[in-house]
Amino acid sequence: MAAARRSRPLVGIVMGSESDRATMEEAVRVLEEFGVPCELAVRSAHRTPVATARWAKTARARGLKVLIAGAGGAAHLAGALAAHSRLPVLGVPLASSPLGGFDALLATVQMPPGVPVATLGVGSWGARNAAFLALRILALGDARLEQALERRAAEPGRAASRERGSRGR
Ligand code: C2R
Repeated sequence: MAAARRSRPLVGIVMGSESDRATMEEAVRVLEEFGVPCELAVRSAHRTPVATARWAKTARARGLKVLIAGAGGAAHLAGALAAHSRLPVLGVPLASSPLGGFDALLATVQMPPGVPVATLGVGSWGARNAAFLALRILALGDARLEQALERRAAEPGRAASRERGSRGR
């Protein structure tokens, strides 16, 4: 269902650890379905703070329009991106710690006013919805992408069977 194949990444996806990759690749798959290229990187606000700030500060110049951050535990990654970039930041709390993602949800969702992070659900549901939300943001300025989203929404059987397969981890 490619809206328009592009080569330059429009969405930047960053995850706190290699161990988050399988979940965040769910977001990549959604974007690929619509022909929207993305960057996928590992950065940590805790472990690699300088590299994280650099990634965020240079995101707009690299052509990115929307940033997605997936992190588990004390998840400060999305907030760090929002501190260093004025692009929209979508946060995906991941269930990687013994607290099952509730810790990451709380760490991501309650940002101080003026530094927004649009926080999605926990785990793969959140990762996929972050990609869908990014597509909706991009579609504000892209009629072909908007049409592609409308076409997908008009296929409830296909969408329902696809979403049913996952428990959201
Ligand atoms: P490891 O598996 O590498 O020990 O990471 C990652 O997102 C991961 O889910 C465990 C978890 O730590 C998270 N992490 C963060 C941040 N950096 C890593 N929450 C951050 O900057 O917020």
